[in-house]
Amino acid sequence: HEGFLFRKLDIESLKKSTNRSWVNLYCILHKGGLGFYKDAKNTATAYNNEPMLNLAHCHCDVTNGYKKKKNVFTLKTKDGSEFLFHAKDEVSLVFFKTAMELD
Ligand code: I3P
Repeated sequence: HEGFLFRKLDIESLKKSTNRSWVNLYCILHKGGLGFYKDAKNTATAYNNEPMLNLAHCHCDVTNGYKKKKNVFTLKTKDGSEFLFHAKDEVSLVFFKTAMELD
């Protein structure tokens, strides 16, 4: 499970995040969580050296009322972070959302 998604960090450490721009990232669902990379060729080093995102007990939702873009879903992690992900189409959205919740 891997591919590009646009990502916006919405809530970080229970507060509205200050860096709110969308970033196109190459996302890989590993056994232990979700890794973010600049592109498919640079998967040895994570984007911004971010640690892998722990997806245990995470929740995804497509009915979050975000209307500016299509194919957007939210991810809430158990530590209280919230991300918005924008997929290129519905197939990609379902693919990632399902895989994240299963991880
Ligand atoms: C953000 C950027 C995002 C926008 C976000 C802005 O500004 O324009 O595209 O999200 O709005 O804060 P910057 O690039 O300067 O960080 P949307 O595209 O979803 O509107 P927000 O603060 O309402 O999330």
